[in-house]
Amino acid sequence: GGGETRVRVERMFGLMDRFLKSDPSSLQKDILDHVEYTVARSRFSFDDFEAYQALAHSVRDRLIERWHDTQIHFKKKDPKRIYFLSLEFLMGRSLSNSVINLGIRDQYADALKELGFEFEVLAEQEGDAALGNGGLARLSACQMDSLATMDYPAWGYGLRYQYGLFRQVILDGYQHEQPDYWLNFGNPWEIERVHVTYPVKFYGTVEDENFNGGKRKVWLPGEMVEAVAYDNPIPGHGTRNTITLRLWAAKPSDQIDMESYNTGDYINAVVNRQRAETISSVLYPDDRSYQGKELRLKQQYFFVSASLQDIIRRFKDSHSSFDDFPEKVALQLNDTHPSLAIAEVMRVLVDEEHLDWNRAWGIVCKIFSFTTHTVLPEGLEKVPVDLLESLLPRHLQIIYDINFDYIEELKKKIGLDYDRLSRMSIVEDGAVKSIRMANLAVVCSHTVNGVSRVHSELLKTRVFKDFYELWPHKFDYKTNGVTQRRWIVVSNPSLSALISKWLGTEAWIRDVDLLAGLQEQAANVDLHEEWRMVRKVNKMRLAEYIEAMSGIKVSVSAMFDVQIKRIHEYKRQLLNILGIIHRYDCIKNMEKSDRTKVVPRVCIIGGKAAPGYEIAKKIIKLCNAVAEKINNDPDVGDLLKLVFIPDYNVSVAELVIPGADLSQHISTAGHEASGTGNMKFLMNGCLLLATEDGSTAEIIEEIGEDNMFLFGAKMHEVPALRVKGPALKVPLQFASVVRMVRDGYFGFQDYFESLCDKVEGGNDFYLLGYDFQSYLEAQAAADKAFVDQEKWTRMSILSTAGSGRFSSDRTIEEYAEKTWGIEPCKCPF
Ligand code: H2P
Repeated sequence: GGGETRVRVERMFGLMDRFLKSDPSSLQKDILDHVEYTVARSRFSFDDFEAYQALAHSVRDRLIERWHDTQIHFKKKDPKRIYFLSLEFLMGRSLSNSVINLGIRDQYADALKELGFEFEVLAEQEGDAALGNGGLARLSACQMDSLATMDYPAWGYGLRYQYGLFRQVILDGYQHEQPDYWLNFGNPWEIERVHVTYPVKFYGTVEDENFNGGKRKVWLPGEMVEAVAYDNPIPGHGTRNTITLRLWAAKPSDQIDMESYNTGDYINAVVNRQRAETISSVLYPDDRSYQGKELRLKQQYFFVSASLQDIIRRFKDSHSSFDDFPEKVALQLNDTHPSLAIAEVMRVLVDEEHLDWNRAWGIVCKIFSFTTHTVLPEGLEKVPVDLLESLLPRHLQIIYDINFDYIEELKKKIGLDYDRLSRMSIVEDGAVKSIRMANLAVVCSHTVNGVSRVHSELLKTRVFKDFYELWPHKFDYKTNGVTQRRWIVVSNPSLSALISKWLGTEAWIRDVDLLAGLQEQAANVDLHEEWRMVRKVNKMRLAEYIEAMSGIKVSVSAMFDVQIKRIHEYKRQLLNILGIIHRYDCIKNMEKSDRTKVVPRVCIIGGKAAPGYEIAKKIIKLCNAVAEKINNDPDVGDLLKLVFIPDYNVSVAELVIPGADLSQHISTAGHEASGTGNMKFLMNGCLLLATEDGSTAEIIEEIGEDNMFLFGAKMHEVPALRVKGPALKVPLQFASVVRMVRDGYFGFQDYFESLCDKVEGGNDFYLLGYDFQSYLEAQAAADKAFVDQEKWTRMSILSTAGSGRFSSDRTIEEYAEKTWGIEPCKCPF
């Protein structure tokens, strides 16, 4: 038994705190053992990829030790836990991040060198785990890193998609989507937990059953699928704590339907069972609205149901009364995607644990917190009632019951204002009767968080105005943050070393506010020189990548101007491209002698368009068409280059961000909930060219307007400008660049017509025309500053120095204290 085993192991080995040693020769032996026994190649002959696999397994062993210790410690202490429910996690690569957080990167690098391998080269062998679309998903990943590093008792829960976000391939300038079968060569960073499985039910009917002299509801499901856990250990930095990201995969249920096997149609019966696996097969690309997609709803319920069974099982292991549940469990809803969890907790408590409705409701109201990441109405999910009724009939009843009680209460508070009541209802009547998942989340959560201060204002005054007036205390915000471990230490090691040298400590890696210490040195010429050197080396690395990928040679003395993010009209990549066309046109029309005054630029754009988002795809094509023209124009030479980086993902960002001089965050004011890319660039000493949108407003407070290039209409001006519409004055330059596209200057005249229509003739919803003039002025200011290298370097240092507030460590601490009520639980040995 367990107890005896423990005694025996202790007698044999003692209570060693670490079984695995991390000196170079132990590491070498481990790697070779994994080459031989795990990868099953001869230890005398293996290639880079096999070496990477062995290395990864050796790191994984070390992660597992710490992870076990952490889990045992949590179990013993039984603190309140935070469960972070998210349909998306963009983890990227794990190797470098793990060895850095474990503090054994150099040891591994030395060990490998003697074996004839370079750590960096092996690290490049790893593919990205791309189980998410963009900012929301990368934020979850950053927050997991902070939760681990700050010793919080946390679990992440999500779906283990077999296909992550599609690979973007550019052919003739057009985006093509290809499947990302990322598990092809196995995934050493996960641990399959064959024993941790739960049945998940779908479809069927709800019946009344006699119970204790009364009636109760029983759900008789029509389909059963098994959820299997895959655990991804997440190591903290400078701590033994290693937490769990548990992702669920769908497998056919263990329960065999004898009926279909007895009819003789064995093959079809097996094929039908196999269909279960489709639930976790593919991540939905961000398609702005998922309304009415059954598989999407199935995915949501599948991961919610499995996670809650796991959470409740863990709770019941050491507690007998559900009244303690809110003291031990905090459930975080990452956007509306997991909000079925609310109805599911009610169902489990009432139907399975037999609590009465009011007692269950009292518990539900104390455990959920909800964070929304968007201001776009289409981002707020709605589920057609018909669909919910067929897939989850009992949940629909529960949601109706919640809504009934809530509306009755509401009538008492606000009277019979039917317009307002219908706006605030969880159920939307209309052509298609639907459930508003955001309203469900707001009604049932104790806290509704926005992701920046500006976003929170928009939630209170527009998106959730009615709710804010009713429950002002529920509304709060936690400005997003990013982890400096991945975004400086892992991705920019030379800057990291430079910062530590000048601060005289590495403590900023855990205590990022220390970066502010660089402010005092911002004028130091020695620091300037070293700073520029580091930046130049990063630019060279990026230039090599650009050449290898596109064949375009770029000069590192040019300004590297970057915009990387999902392609979306509100993010205004089109404004950037039109600005580039203007720059091109100016150079073309200049006297030759004047060209020497032009500040050379390399414009870099990257990002994926959702497969069904036609306009976004046209923007990509336009970028490539303009690049084709400019890059091959001998009049322009090194003065201007445009590069579209295909297949933008986390590891591409890790390479591009440290090499950027200027980065663009140019959404129409009032549209970007927060933005997190801006924070990554800021930390790396890249200057921002930005609108005062999302979290940028808070960045301004930290580093001052003078250290960045701001432009554009302000948030409060936008609605009035839209009303003016066609009457708005648009600068001549704008009309003339759009005309170039319309007239086929870059080819594909017909194809680009609808794109031009989107920004002209009163259709310019995102105000590209209106903002164009001030955009060009901000660009000119950036050119001017770049020429003054001393000024630029000072601004760059001050950017890094002022980035401390934008660490996810700060965000997580705020959530822990203000929203979740959890405390650190540090593993002692
Ligand atoms: C979204 C928002 C961003 C926000 C991020 C994380 C959905 O990311 O639009 O403004 O910073 O969530 O909260 P993105 O657009 O990058 O996919």
